[in-house]
Amino acid sequence: MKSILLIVTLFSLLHRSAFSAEDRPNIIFLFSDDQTIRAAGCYGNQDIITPHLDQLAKDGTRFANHYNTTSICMASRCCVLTGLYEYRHGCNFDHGDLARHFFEASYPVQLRQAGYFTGFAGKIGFLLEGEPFEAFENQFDVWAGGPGQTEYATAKNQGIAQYAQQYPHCSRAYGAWALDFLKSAKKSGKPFCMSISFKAPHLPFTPDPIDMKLYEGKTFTRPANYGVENGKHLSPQVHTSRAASGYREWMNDYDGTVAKYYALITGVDAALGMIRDGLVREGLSQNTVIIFTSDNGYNSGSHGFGDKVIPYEEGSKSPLIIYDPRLPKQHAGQVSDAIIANVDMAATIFALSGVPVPEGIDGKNLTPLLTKPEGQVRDHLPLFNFWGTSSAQSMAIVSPGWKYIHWYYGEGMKPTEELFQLSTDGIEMFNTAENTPQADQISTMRDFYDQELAKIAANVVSDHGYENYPTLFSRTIPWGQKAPLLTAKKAANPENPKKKRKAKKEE
Ligand SMILES: [Ca+2]
Repeated sequence: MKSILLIVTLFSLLHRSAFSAEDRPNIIFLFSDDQTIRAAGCYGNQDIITPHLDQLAKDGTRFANHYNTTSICMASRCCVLTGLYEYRHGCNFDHGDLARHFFEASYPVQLRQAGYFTGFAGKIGFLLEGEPFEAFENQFDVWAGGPGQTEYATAKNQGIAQYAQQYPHCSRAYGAWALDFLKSAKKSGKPFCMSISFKAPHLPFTPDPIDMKLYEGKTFTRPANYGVENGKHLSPQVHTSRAASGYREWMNDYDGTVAKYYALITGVDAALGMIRDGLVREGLSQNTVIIFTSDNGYNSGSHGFGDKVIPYEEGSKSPLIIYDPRLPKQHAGQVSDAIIANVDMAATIFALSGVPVPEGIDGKNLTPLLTKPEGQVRDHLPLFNFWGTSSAQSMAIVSPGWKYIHWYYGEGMKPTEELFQLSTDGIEMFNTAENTPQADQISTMRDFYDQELAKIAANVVSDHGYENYPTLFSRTIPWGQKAPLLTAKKAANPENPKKKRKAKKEE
């Protein structure tokens, strides 16, 4: 009997040491919507007002090469949650919703199972296959998510409507929700994982008047590659994209548009400030890791483009700051140039929480970079666009200092290769694909590209409309063999019930 008691006691001690709240950090994941990397003071922007993001970067590690492997809301959100590339989770506009088993393996669900107190507020941005939006509600301890794009008016979002009187604009209302969440989390006695997906700065640009006052009537520095003149050297394919044809406000009224866009980000920044103050008040600041990023970049007039989606730097890169207060102060204010991505968020959160990183996911654990920012977690990264007009879809490869893009489409135009030396041409003004001195580099990038293409063929999720991409994106299969696949796809789509449910128009 004594020995049984001893075993039980030992087991209970071991169990406590493995799972006790004090051993595991709390995790806050803050996610803005459509924030390009340039749109934060700590990323060198002198015009935007983001004191709390700047402080977070001073306290933690700022990442200078954070890419969204699919740079559009719905797909990117699933990349973040699952750690998988889009062609593996299958969730994007025109492709389908997320299968439940992928969601079950996602970090919020897994952390909750491992004893974390979890909460979510804001735009989740996708649905589970065959399930109503309400299916998310019981997946979290505290749920304040909203359907579709959610609303800027606090009162119109069920989950945060109670804060509408004090904070009529949703960004600060999410801050207020977070403060209440921190209290509930503390009461639970468990470590917590709180995710907030802000609506800002997504269209329709509707900032909080408090923030708009800071920017009204100002003029702003244009990106160095601003305007259509600076896009003429780019592929004919990209000029067929939505980014080239719409969103003309970035060209027609740059200052007026930027004022609203920056004001929206300043509102998110204010919510971050509220949350950090709340952590101090609740005595949680020393054991709470804060991750701040966005689901895609924004072209904001660079090369004459609006919108996101396309693989150039402004559209695909977002800020990423990670602050782990448990690390020695010598690591504060570091900058990492590592090539990293939205798919790395899940692996990083798993690693922080002590939950094993699922085998075979595409994302990497970024925590080693928090103490060794000069490191790399991969030698190359693929960027995809499987959405929108076929002629503007593409796959790209980023490696340290370089980007290679292959535009496969060949109807009335030639398939195009682009090679940018990012280390000297960070604004992608010189396509060096045909320059002799770069022959070795383009050969390396083509090898990476072919490796990633082979991975699509081997791992593609079935029944979500990705089956043709190993052929379409091939560098060697002639256009004549690709064109019939697009015609067949067009003919098949009207009868595709999956597509009907998913074909929501992105704003
Ligand atoms: Ca977005």
